Amino acid sequence: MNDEATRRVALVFALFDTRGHGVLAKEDFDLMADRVVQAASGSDQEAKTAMRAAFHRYWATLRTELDVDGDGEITFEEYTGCVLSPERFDATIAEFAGALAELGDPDGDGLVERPLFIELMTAIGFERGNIDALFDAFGPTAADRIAVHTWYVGIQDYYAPDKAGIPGDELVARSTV
Ligand SMILES: [Ca+2]
Ligand SMILES: [Ca+2]
Repeated sequence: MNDEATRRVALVFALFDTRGHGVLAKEDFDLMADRVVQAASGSDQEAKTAMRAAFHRYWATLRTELDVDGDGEITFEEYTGCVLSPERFDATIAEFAGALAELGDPDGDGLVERPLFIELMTAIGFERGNIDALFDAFGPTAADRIAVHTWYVGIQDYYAPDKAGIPGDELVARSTV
């Protein structure tokens, strides 16, 4: 695993550790889902429900695949096991990416405006400077919008443990994690 990927695994773990306990548990995912849905004030109920379901599935997949000692929590050491079989997370991450990107486009025109992108990414736990750098890396239009599909692909690349040289590395390079 290269350095960027290693750091990204550590950053994703830190993002999911919503309560800052140093381990991942169901409560972390419930809390993040609450924050993200709250940030998506312009979205309809169906899109919000899909986001909650995606967070629920994410946790269920991590618990099934990575909770080696079966205590209902995932330590960082357990979490790093995700790099051994990244394909087991593909479908879960794709659903998560689809639900999140959908929240970025409540008016359904296929474009995500920067202010909403910032709201949602802040709810996930990213820092403001990193968020703007990532939005810029996605190549916004003159009206400062990015395609939903671009973000959808970017989310999948970011959460996949085995990718490198991606726009999401903007989030690693400037992070203190
Ligand atoms: Ca465990
Ligand atoms: Ca839109």
